[in-house]
Amino acid sequence: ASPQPPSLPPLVLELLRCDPDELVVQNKIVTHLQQEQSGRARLDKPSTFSLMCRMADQTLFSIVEWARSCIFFKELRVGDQMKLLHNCWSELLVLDHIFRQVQHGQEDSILLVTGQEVELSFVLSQAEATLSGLVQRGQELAARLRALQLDRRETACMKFLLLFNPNVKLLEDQAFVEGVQEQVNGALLEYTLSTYPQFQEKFSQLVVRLPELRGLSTQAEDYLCYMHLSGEVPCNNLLIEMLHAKRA
Ligand code: DR9
Repeated sequence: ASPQPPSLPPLVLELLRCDPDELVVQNKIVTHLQQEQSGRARLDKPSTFSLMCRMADQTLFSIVEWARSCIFFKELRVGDQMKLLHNCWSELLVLDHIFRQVQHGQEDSILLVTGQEVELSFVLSQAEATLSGLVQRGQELAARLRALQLDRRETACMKFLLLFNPNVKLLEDQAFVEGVQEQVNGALLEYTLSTYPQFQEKFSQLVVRLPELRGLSTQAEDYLCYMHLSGEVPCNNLLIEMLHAKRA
């Protein structure tokens, strides 16, 4: 008889249940972008950059929607919810992007949330140095996490570790946020030890990638801020609203 797979820590299952289906999100975003486009004049063709901003914006909407429906997060007051999201929105966007690349498994192309695949060589030839650098750093981090065999359950835990950041200032319920951070850490540790017993360091190897991910998201924010100040980012953009809220 084949060995029984280890039972998953209940909290990991719970966090996984909050995760929306990737195809549902993809459909929603594609439909939204198409509707936005059909509402415009036929000759008013938006730049790739503005399309990519709209796409990232819609991804951010789906992340906010995810957070608001999540276990633990729902129990917080709106003020604390806002503070946590303002702190980590770009980290969650980057993790979303990186995990998509981990699953995509192709080092020389990028898979967008819309399901479109873009050759890395094309991006590097089109994009300015800052963006190229960001995209390449993203590919490197994805490659490292792929080598660690980062899975969907671990990613679900990491999203909570980013969201429930106990270092956020002036929280009404600091203790609750700390408690969630500790519980999720414990569940992730238990999960990696039982599911990958041959790889005892997996937990620490995953957790040490978080500062790198944060660094990448700060650079991405700086890039976005610069593009915004140059007047390149389309208006009515949640990305920009979050950028202002965080830096205010
Ligand atoms: C703030 C946190 C954001 C994190 C977002 C992570 C997800 C972003 C999703 C996709 C990023 C991949 C971009 C692929 C681009 C594919 C096509 C392409 O090469 O287009 C070139 C175009 C022009 O760039 P440019 O800046 O050189 O020229 C600007 C032009 O002059 C303006 O008219 O680049 C783009 O379209 C870039 C899209 C930017 C998306 C906007 C928000 C994301 C902010 C940072 C992206 C960091 C990505 C790194 C991920 C690790």
